[in-house]
Amino acid sequence: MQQRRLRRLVDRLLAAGGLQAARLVDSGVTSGADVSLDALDRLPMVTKRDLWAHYPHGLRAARAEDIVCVHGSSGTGGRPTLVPYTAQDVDIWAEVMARALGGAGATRQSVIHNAYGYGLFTGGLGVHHGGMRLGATVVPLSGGMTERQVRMLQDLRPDILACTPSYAIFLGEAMRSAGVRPDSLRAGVFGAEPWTNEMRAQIENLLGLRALDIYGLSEIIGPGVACESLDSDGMLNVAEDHFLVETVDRNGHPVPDGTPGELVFTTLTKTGMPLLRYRTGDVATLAGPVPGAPRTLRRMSKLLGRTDDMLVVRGVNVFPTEIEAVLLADERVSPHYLVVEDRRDDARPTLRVAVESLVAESETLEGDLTTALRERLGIGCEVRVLPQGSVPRTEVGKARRFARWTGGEPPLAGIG
Ligand code: DLL
Repeated sequence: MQQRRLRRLVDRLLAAGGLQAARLVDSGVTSGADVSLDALDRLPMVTKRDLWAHYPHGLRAARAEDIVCVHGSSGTGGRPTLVPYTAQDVDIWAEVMARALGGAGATRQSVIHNAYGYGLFTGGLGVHHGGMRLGATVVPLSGGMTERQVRMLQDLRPDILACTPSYAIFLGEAMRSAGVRPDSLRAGVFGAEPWTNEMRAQIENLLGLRALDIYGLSEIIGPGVACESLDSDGMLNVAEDHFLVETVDRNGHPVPDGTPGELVFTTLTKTGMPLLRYRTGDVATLAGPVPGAPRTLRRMSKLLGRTDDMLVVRGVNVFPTEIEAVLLADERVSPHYLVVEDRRDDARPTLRVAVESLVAESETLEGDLTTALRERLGIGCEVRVLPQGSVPRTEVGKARRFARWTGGEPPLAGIG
């Protein structure tokens, strides 16, 4: 099926003309019949830069009148990326999202508290389409107005929570201080930003639910590209009947299953802005389906990081998520932290880490965390334990847990 869909995709791209068609022709492909799954790595790739170069309509392959909506991301570190969808694309999105929610245990009886932002961002409407397709009841809270969210959690007793992992923490803390027990919640699908298993433990503890990871990106469709299910053992099932996945090294050469590589997706069925071999910049490992398991899809690990957020500090490579894992493994550390790459003096880059302590006595904490980071990651860091509430919380949008400091005021008071 993937092969058939890949060939049809190539035919669609060639017929649409433009950048991807030109690259296909340059690589000797003049028809879908020329390509096959086992020679995928001979096909050209596309990158975010290509999308920027074609702003605002992106690499649209459908007629303007067939586009029914546009989504995108504001794009940290670059221009916004806009993605046009046909009605068929929205239909695929609803299907993969319904599947993701179903895998988290949602049914027609479910009430889904959806606190992903509604708007250009794909989180809110993605969960909305999927929940409706499943026949569940979606409560479209969007982000922010936390007091009202706590009220809805209490009054409507949702069993499924959908939001960013950082907002899950924020909501959980708000419920706790309002004296509301989150006893209706059974599972949550959390994504759109990096988070670790250590963060998962904190969310599960705070909200009393199963915290599952959901992954996606606007360019490919939004959330629903891959999602953990109750039975997937920490791996994310890739919706690979619609999104063919590969991992590649820095030079774009395929890496084997189990080896970290950059995720590359091909949208097999999309028509608005289909992409052949899109380099995501996201790093993960891939694995085959578990033999004998009911699910037959390939799986990906939690994201390890992004190719562009890998820190190289005095020759040591680390992703910010590895730092999170070390910090949150210590029970005294609250889930609000900030990692700062201090590059004011390029010859002497320094990693600074701001945390908040959950316990009154925090004197030994700085030293303990410094030692743990050095032992586990091989890097020396300047750790600062700041008073509760010093690290900014994120009520709307994606949490910012990592910053570069190249000059001027520090990104966070007290960190320098
Ligand atoms: O964040 C889509 C989404 C919405 C996914 C809701 C999950 C839930 P963008 O705004 O285009 O789309 O940002 C995509 O966010 O390339 C990753 O770097 C990051 N990201 C998304 N999901 C995860 C995740 C949405 N589960 C970019 N873990 C991607 C870590 C994630 N990073």
